[in-house]
Amino acid sequence: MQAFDINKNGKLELAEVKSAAAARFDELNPDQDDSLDAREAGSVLQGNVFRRADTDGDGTVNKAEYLAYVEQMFELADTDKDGSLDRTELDAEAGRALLMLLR
Ligand SMILES: [Ca+2]
Ligand SMILES: [Ca+2]
Ligand SMILES: [Ca+2]
Ligand SMILES: [Ca+2]
Repeated sequence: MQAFDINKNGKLELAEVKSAAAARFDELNPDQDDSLDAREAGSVLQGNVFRRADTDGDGTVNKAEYLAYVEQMFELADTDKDGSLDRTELDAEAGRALLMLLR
């Protein structure tokens, strides 16, 4: 998580999580067409998770959908609702699921 913690305060804020997620998205999307099909999303978004992230149901996940999904997972992981994720929150199930979406 150190790599994502840009302001080095030992916690992840939403802005940090989103910039890491945007970088991950670009990495998963080598054809640069602004969307991930199920194959590109591969191990990161599988099955139900892919369908949940694909909010407009067009069979691909674009960057806005990816970041919106990441934001949802952030809210879920931030159990004390202080706007940042500490080590304990990141080690919980929702936190680990969120980290999978980042680079
Ligand atoms: Ca931070
Ligand atoms: Ca693509
Ligand atoms: Ca979509
Ligand atoms: Ca928190």
